[in-house]
Amino acid sequence: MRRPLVRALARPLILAAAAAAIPLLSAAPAASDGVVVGGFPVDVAHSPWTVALSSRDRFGGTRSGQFCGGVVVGPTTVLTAAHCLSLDALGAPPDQVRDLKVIAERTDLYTDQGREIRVSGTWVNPGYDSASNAGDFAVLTLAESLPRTAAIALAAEGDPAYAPGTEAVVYGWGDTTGFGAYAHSLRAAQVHVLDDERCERAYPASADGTYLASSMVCAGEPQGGRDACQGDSGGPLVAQGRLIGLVSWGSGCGRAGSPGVYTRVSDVVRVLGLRATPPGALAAPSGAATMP
Ligand code: 4AZ
Repeated sequence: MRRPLVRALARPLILAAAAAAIPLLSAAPAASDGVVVGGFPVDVAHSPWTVALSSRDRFGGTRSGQFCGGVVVGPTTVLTAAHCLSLDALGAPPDQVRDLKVIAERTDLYTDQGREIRVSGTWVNPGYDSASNAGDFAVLTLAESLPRTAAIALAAEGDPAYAPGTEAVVYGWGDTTGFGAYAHSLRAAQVHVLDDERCERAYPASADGTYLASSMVCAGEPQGGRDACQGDSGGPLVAQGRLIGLVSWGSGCGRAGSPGVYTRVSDVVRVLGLRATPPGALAAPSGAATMP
């Protein structure tokens, strides 16, 4: 069963708030359909390209209004998932969400650390197909600049970071249990890039979506466990210092045989005509991704 993140978010926020107040409530959820294990806490200073998308109007203020992840690819440019900006997710077109913001440099959503920057423009990939989940990306323009050093390099087509077996790390503030227990502090999980045949077998045309190698990349662990989950959507999957994916979809979270599916960043680069790190080049530490 696919449980699109934002659709599922409003209700679990109440659970998350309750769990935060009474920590015992979050222990051993009996009905969990997948468990993100192997994740570990990280400081956003070590992944400054990881940002939170926020609307307190739509999602409440407890966790700084966070509802999706995003990735800084230029001083005023953030990539996220198209489905994060859908009517279904926001309940309104994105330009009518007045308090839509990007939160940078904040590890813990319960604090006021870092910066909240207004989103001055949104562009949703017109090629996004909510049936297959192909083309699940959108571009946010920020009203103020972030430091160039916050941007991550993009992996273009042919980049060795896409090779099956490559170690990758996914970052987010999403559900850590598959049960609506949203993290308040940033976490990361290490997964491996999987080969397209395996992903196609895991996700033939179904109600959840269809794995399409041209626009998606999938990652996980054979035994399940480590994975992205609801609330992580739009956030980064990084390999060899470059961005290879945006959290997009999957069946449940951390289930063996149901890897996480990510928007393939080389396809984003192609559609947007972005400059990316050439295949085989050393990872630029920062600032290598540039919008036209
Ligand atoms: C979602 O619906 C979602 N386990 C995100 C990631 C995954 C599944 C679902 C991957 O936002």
